[in-house]
Amino acid sequence: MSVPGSFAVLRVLWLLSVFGTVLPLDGGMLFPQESSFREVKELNGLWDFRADGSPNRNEGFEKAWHKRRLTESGPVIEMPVPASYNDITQDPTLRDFIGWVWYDREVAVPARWISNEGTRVVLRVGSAHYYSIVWVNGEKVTEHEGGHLPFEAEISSLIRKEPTKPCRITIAVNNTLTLETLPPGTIQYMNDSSRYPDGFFVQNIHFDFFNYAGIHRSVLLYTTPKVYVDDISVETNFMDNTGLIRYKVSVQGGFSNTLNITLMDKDGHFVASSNGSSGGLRVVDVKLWWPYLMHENPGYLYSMKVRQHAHRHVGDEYTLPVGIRTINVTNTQFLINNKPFYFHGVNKHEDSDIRGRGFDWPLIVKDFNLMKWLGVNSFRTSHYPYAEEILQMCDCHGIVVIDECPGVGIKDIRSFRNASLSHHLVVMDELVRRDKNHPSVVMWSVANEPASEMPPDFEHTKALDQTRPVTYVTITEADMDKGGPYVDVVCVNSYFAWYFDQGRLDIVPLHLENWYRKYQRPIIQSEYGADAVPGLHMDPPMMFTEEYQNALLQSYHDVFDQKRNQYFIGELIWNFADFMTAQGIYRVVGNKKGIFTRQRQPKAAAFLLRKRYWRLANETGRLLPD
Ligand code: GCB
Repeated sequence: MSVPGSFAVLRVLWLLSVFGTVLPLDGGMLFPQESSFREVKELNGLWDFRADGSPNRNEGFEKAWHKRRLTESGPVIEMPVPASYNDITQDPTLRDFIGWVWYDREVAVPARWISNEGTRVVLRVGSAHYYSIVWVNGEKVTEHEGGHLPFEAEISSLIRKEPTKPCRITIAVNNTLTLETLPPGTIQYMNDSSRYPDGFFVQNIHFDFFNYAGIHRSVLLYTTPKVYVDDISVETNFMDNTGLIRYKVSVQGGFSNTLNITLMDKDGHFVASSNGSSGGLRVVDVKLWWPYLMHENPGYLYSMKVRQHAHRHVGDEYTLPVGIRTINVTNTQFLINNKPFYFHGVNKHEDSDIRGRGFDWPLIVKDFNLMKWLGVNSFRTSHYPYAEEILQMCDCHGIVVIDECPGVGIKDIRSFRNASLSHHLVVMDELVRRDKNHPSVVMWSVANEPASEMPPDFEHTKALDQTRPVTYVTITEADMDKGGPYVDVVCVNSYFAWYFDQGRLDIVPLHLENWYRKYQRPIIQSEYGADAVPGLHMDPPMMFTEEYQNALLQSYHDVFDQKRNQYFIGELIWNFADFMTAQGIYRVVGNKKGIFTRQRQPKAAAFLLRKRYWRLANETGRLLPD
């Protein structure tokens, strides 16, 4: 969030890199899928739940709540999974709770999973915020740091120990943010006993969205055979009308005799095949993956079936959807399949009434329908990785994604130390491992508005360079002035005539001019916007009215249109929909910069943007005439 008096916040950019090479494989994170060899069992629904309200938030560990059902160690309430727990009850202490909360439930595991020693059973949590510890029947199976990304543990041997008993899963989740978490935060104890009760503390954060917590995505049990396909990486290219898929497959759990790779088109027809753990597939008369509104048949996906036959074991099969496309960046353009691509899109949040950040299919499908209605061809996963199902939808619909890690609100110099760097690298690694094969993902966003006005620390940037084939670094403005050696695209967030020069729409063009002139890279205006309280009107426009939001967008659009044929490669409105924030004097029950309300009803700006985006699609896309 940009607030008056901290111009630096506004000036700072978040910087991106286009990915190039396939990562080395070291442990996969393939999305669980059913096949003749794999089964999936969803554990969504009502779990037992208790927040640990003890002063040190440690009672759960002291009394080993994971050793028994939660109902046996104290009172519980029903908690839906997936959902944030914050808005589920009428209790403000739970809404604003900081510390450990505990979930548990029992699961009946199919007998064949237990009796068949050749079956590998995995417990997977789609995401939980922020730090999680998982026990099965009282034994710890894994812990994971960080929200927004999946984690899992093999539990085959554990469930075979007591085969006749239901399997008890306990998950403890802690939402505390520290200087080393991503996003960072600080816990501040208020020690003045004349003003605060004993032990009073607050969680400070420097980002502009509610710190929703709990189990946010599906919890699953899934099976694989003992020897299983653990990871697949693909990289695609094409020349004339021949496509090329370079693949790499890793098998774990034993020796794989043969690996057969078969590529099918959308109609299930055979296209190409290959053998072995790495290789290439040639696709004659290739159908490329195109963005929505750039082609009459966007989001074309082939199916790559990977079949492994293990010596004296059941085989395994995993089918990966593959879109064949290339990404390149020149000094002035962003190219998809060698054609200039102009981003006309939105920034989003995973946010809605009651569920908070919890996964919700009706909301997701509604959002896709709204985006397509608007003529959106792209969005940024501000300010953290979104659910995998959303990326799968993007692949199918041809919606281009800027995939952002939770590096938001990195403002304190103490969050620039090695511990934070290492965690940031782990998170980036997990993100890339999860999302590397999605054709819709065209950029990784490393951080949103970090405090890059601080002096550069070359040791850190050097470390990043040496550890990863993909260059994803945040750099300072000082580096930018030297030519920005590390980034391919510059994304600029700015709020002229909103946080600065309030109400002065007339100065927007001049400010934008000054900014854009500075950076000799393709530029995306990655945030711009104004709060509008739905139903508030005033003409001539005044801040917070729907008219002002419209007028502000229009003043930006005029400049975008002048720059579009130069180095200006896209515009992403802040924000798609209103969203919840922490309480504070700058927010009236949340951020109101949405062009839709939080309930997804259009403000006047939605119609303005719709008109513009469809015009842009006709001018910059490759729409065929009707
Ligand atoms: C920003 C932030 C975003 C805020 C937005 C605002 O620069 O990136 O998270 O919500 O401004 O509305 O202040």
